Amino acid sequence: MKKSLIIFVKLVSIVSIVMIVAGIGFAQPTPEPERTQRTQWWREARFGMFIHWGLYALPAGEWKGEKDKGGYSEWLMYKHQIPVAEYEKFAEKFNPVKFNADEWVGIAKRAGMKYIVITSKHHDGFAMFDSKVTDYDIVDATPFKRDPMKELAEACQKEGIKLCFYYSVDRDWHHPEAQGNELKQSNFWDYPDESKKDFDKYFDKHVIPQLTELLTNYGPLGIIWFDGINKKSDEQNERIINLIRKHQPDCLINSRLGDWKSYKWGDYRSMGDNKVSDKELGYGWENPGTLNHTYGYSKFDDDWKSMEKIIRMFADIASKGGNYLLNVGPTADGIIQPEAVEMLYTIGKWMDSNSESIYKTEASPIGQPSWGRCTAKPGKLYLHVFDWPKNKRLDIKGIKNGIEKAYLLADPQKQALEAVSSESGITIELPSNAPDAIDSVIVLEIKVK
Ligand code: H79
Repeated sequence: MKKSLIIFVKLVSIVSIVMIVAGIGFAQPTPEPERTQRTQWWREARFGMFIHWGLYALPAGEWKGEKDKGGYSEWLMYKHQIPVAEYEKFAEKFNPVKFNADEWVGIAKRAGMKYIVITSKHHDGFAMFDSKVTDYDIVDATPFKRDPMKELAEACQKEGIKLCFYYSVDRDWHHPEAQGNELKQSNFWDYPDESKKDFDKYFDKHVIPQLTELLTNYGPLGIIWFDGINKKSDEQNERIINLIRKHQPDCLINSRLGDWKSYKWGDYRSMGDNKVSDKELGYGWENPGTLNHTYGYSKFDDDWKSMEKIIRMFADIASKGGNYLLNVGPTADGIIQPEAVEMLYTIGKWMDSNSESIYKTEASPIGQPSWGRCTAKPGKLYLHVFDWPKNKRLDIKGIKNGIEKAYLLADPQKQALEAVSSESGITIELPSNAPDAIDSVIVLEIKVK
């Protein structure tokens, strides 16, 4: 077993033991070594593309003249309590003729992303795949008639990208039996009588068969990505896990199956939307992040994050042992917005010189230094310098190892930078100018005792 893997297994075991001893509910359905093995590709990948695509891309944040500037466009149906009969009409017009699976996968690949998680069914209940369980799906209900998930599965296979499906279980605003949860985030306008809703029936007749379709019709999947709200019983969660294990034993499950804040279910922990852990957790975690505010496409949301924010956040996440699942919301034509593509290509350009400091790295052994962040591999520290010191001296506190070599990761010659070790740490002499205004990475090779 690789050293990093052994350390991970040990860390996870220690955390579990501490939690159990402390009496904190941390029951995990999967034995640890098995979970660690399964998540290896995912932990090494560090970077994925989230795609929110559905009927909501058509109204794109607007309903009857009301323009939603800052919210989630995929929540349009709920926010305006649009009746099912009216919302269904979007399907008649949904015809994304510009959709090209190779193009989307190419964009993800160019950005340096290793997996794609796409909404096979969001809370609006519309299946973006060919489902025999219902006619409320892209093949049966739209003029498009194609199955984009099939096309993406083929494109991903060709390019070595792992395809993963987001699937909303508890919330389904289209289905009369889907009850939502006590937060009343279910369809109470069309189906007001809670007592008539039979969640178990919806679960047996809709959810399980659709998940089975996803697990059996699209080749190997990387993850089934749930967005749970605690309606399902533990027994139902276990049935989902067993179904996935039966059809695709290597497929990962994120933690939003049931009580997702306690990381009780699943192979790794999904943080809250756009939330980043403030420290390393000792197990895999993921930030589902947006480039602007909305996940689904909105024609009004042009408040894009700066590249400085995005790239530094990426380094921050990696430095705490997390993954970055960065979202795009394609249009109803089937296009990933040019603004988003440009941002992803900017990350790709940074990755061209610096991806070694991201893929297969481990969390920072020196915490969060004042000048930036740090990622690590055995014998190597990657120093992500955000704020280039004016005195051209970079202090790395808390490292007492001998120094082999220090150099800029973006320098193909790997020209050595002067570095001295003292009682308090290591100091590296830097060139006057930062090679990258956002994040310049310095490799520090250290002697391992
Ligand atoms: O798919 C994306 C979101 O639609 C989904 N998770 C990510 C990955 C999500 N599900 N639930 N939530 C997010 C919580 C959402 C709460 C809100 Fe709202 C939606 C806040 C504003 C819009 C509902 C409507 C509650 C307040 C207004």
